[in-house]
Amino acid sequence: MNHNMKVTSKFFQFAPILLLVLVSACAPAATPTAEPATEVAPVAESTVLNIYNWEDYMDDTILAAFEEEYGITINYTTYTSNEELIDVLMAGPVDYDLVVPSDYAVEFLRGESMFGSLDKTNIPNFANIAPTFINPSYDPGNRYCIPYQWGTTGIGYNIKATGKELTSWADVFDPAYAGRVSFIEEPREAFAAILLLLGHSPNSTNQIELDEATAFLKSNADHIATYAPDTGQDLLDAGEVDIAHEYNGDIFQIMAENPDIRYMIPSEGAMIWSDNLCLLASAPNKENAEKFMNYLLDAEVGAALSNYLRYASPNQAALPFLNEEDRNHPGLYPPEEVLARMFFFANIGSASQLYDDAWSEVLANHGQ
Ligand code: SPD
Repeated sequence: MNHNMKVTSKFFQFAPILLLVLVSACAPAATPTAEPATEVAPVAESTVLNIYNWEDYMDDTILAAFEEEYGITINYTTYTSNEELIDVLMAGPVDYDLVVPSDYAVEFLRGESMFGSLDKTNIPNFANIAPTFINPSYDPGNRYCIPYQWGTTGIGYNIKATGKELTSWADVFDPAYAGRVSFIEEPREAFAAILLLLGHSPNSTNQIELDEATAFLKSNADHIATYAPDTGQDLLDAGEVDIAHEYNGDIFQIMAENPDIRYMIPSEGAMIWSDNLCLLASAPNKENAEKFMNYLLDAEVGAALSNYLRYASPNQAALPFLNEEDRNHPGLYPPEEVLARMFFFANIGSASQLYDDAWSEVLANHGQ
């Protein structure tokens, strides 16, 4: 699957794909030595695992169950965007073992040699992954990462406040909702939405189109109450905004308690993504990281994670254990006609500087 392309129906064809992992071990032959053998102190087995993940993206009971089963203590910290993760890793050094970048961010970090190779013999549950997520373009051979969750970025809204169903990005910018809208504080996400609204590619690297999107956001500064760092769902739930540009699972999490909340994928198009659990090259606790990966890929643990997070699972063996309602919900597992208008983020390389510059302009204009 080319994750930089528009989504086609193939995304959900879990047709079997054979993954061939060739591991060549070329250990040099032992050289005889006249030196007396010295006693080597046994290396103490690590009992720690350091995970750096998105906010609201883990079930604490799963962490606790893993800690108890393996006698490993998990240090868990969070971030709010791919850009934040990338900045932290590039600034280095870090002592994290596992991080959770989205597809295009995996490709970027792979290019920066940030990841360490997985030993698949330590991850037998790798066989549970749905074929669609095997050998992705951003991580050929799943060398460094396993899929974590996947989802879409759309609009959560409170129907009591909007007074009607919303179906498009244009609806979001109806003057009636001025000052009642939050946008995700992530440049690629925010610009993708506006580029789609303006009829451009959400992965555009065309300066004129980006200028147009920047001008749109600046001229709608009063319409957007705030750019929220992965917290739009909280603002929506608290009634601080009526419309939130957000990740689907985060909106579904608040829907459970608030019957007035809806989620929609705009008619002009929207973004789809897969997040991945990746091993860092500098991971101090590689074996524990692989144990955790294997644990999450268990059918029932994988289902428990998605049932809790309300995101879609890339674990084929987990499907029978997923909540029936979620498995059949078009907002979580969109039908083909909706997938047809969804796009993956492309790794745009050095053109990301165009987005960074435009983003600084938008935030400064917004006083953020
Ligand atoms: N609160 C967890 C949100 C995870 C979203 N990850 C995907 C981001 C794609 N830009």
